[in-house]
Amino acid sequence: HHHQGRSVGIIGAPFCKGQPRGGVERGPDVIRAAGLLHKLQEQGCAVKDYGNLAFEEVVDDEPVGRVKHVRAVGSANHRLSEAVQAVKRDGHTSVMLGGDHSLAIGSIHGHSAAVGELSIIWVDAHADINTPLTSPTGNIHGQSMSYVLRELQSKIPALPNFSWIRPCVSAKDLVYIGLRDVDPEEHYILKLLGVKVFSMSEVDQLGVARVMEETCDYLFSKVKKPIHLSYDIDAIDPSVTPATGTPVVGGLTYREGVYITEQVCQTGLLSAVDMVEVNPLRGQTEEEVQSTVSTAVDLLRGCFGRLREGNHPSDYRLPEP
Ligand code: 6HN
Ligand code: MN
Ligand code: MN
Ligand code: MN
Repeated sequence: HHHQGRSVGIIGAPFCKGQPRGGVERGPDVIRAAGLLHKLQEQGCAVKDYGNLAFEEVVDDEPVGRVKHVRAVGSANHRLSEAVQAVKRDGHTSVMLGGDHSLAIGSIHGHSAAVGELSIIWVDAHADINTPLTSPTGNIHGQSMSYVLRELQSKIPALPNFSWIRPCVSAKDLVYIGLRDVDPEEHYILKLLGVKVFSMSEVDQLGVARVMEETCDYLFSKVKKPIHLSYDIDAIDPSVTPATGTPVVGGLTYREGVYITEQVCQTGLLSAVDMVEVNPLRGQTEEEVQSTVSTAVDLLRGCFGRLREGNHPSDYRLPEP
């Protein structure tokens, strides 16, 4: 068996309260059922499945201002942060299967608590950088980055079950890829903080190869920090991944999406991945669900060494006649 040094720790996070649509909590199970573990093992990874987290019921979770399910989201992310820290301390690359994108709060927090300063590559149709006070929907999955960015801390009100969070990411260490549905307030924040953004417009202009080159040049210009890849499946075009809560036309092709993972893998710095917003109840047909889930699996395979040119174990020898 050939592990080639890659060891993966999988955490299932069956959680949906960062947004209003049921079904996304089934993400971890449908992604596993599509053969994720076996496929990663086949390509030479050592895989440990930490199972699904059990999140506590939160009663009387009334909105705080406009923000919905604050207490449930705060407590779930606290638990997730501890789980990611355990996976990192066990020496694995952490894979968090969501669940909605509010889970990036705990995943990034736990990752940073275990390894220190991070580079964040956020692949998404959305920027998820609303503050609790700018959010047009009150859904926390559209606010995740605002809770972990140092530069926004003075704009974040105290919220129940959020006091454990320590801002741990600097705006200069964040790159977005795939944006095409950004709220005006989010656009203001991105410009204010000078965040590096490759929207779909830059993907069109430069091509995905130059986008990845520039992403790496930008992030690694000084020190090479461990990479946290937060991959929202809605970054990919809804013709390929329709089973998701907030699909947006004009997204990444399957090939562009996979290329991003291949390039991130090649840096040798990938330390944690989120794969979020796969919602099997949002597919119109079984085919739509299958296409979404198998794309999520292929993106994860790309993160862990699968090359489209093919792979072979380093100790492979041709059979002698
Ligand atoms: N996601 N910008 C919108 C909001 O509600 O703040 C959409 C967020 C989508 C979040 O896809 O993870
Ligand atoms: Mn083995
Ligand atoms: Mn998102
Ligand atoms: Mn999104």
